[in-house]
Amino acid sequence: MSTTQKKWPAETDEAHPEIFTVMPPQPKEKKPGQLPEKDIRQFFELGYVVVEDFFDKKDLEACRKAIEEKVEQLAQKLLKGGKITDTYSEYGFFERLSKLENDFPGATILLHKMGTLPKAFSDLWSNERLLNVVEQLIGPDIMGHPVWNLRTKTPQNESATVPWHQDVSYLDETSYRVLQPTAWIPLLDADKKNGCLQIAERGHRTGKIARHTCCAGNTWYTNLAEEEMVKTLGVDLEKDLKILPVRYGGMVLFNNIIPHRSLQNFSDKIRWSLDLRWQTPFQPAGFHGIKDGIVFRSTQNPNLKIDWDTFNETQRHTGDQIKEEKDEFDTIMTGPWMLRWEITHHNRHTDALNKENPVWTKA
Ligand SMILES: O=C(O)CCC(=O)C(=O)O
Repeated sequence: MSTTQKKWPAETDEAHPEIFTVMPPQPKEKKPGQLPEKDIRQFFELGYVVVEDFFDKKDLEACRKAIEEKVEQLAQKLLKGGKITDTYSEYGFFERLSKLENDFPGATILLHKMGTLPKAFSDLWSNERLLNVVEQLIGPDIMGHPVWNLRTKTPQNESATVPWHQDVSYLDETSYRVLQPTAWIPLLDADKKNGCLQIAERGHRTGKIARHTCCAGNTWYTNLAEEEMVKTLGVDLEKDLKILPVRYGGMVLFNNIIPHRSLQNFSDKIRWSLDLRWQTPFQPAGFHGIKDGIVFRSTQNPNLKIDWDTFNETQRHTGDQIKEEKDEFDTIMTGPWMLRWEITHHNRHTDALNKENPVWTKA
């Protein structure tokens, strides 16, 4: 595509394959948690690696507990607001939110939108062994990327089934030349039945950002058509699409331009997961000026104290101060990516975008 044909703000002719495909020099002496070189090589060659049995279960249990507390808070809020009559407190981690979603459709979205980062999540995100692995991917200076997600994938729920995309489709063009590895961390055994990830292996090798559209179905998600994956990213749909089951305790690491999606949850349990990201602090995060990243490791300042207070002051979806809660039952999601790709499908989320004056347009 030539510059003159460029149509949507997110489209670019730029491509920097080396950023995503060239493995940096590996440490001579391994730090705790660090992966064998062959795994790191796979991350750069195929665009992802599945790492089994990585986490200490107590760290994941702490995340489960924090989520249970969030679900309890949400249930109480819905009850107080007259939105539900039963809080389903007798149901557990894998069922309760589905019950709330049945009675108040969009409960899962409210939880997904939740702005505050529970301590258990921040502990996991800045976990020493995990950062040692991230160092193998991006070097010793490490910043947490402002986009983190708790996926509330209740069974058969369209809003939690994320279609094909490159993660950069949600960011601005300054992120196109920055390696931003993601750890996708399931909070149960994730498999094809409950909607694990699927990835287009080697789909990052051209370094290109393909044309996405917005918004898939009744969601706020960008969408990358399979024909576009073939045409622009050279994906072979017969050979390259890999389903990535991963057991509780493991994770999938992938880069920010590899096409991936999550499958539908056909099980009867909620498929909970977290996705956390990192990058170098010396490049922009590309989050439309909404929120900055958080520095975890600095070679200049080895005794750096992680500044969670500043990070937690700002809402990640809107850039507002966390205190300023707007409509607490608003299940609409809008975001700057909707202004950057062609909107080929309208729904209540895109309709809301036209009505409001989004905070990020101020920048
Ligand atoms: O967990 C999911 O369902 C989708 C995750 C995803 O697409 C991502 O982390 O970029």
